[in-house]
Amino acid sequence: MIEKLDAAARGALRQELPQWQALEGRDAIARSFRFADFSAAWGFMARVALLAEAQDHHPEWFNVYNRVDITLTTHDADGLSARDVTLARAIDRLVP
Ligand code: H2B
Repeated sequence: MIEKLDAAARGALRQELPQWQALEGRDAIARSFRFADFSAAWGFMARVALLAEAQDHHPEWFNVYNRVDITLTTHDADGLSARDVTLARAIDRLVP
């Protein structure tokens, strides 16, 4: 079983990844991205998919046209783990 983030790690997460919001009623973080158009959004999703496969850690996401909403949580931990932080950091590096 993968360990959930402890209180200190959750505090650090809010500092380091302020654009990722804690979800109400769920141990998960979410960020919404907007792009110029569908092509740019899909290109971003393709890059995230490659990261996710490399990390064997996969996002929950929703896309419509230029919008991509990503939720990160660790199903194997039933909550947030260091894997979500690692993937969130890598996703943030893809966007200017
Ligand atoms: N992604 C996420 N978000 N949480 C997981 O617990 C998870 C995953 N587990 N991707 C991985 C795949 C697991 O199912 C495989 C077998 O390693």
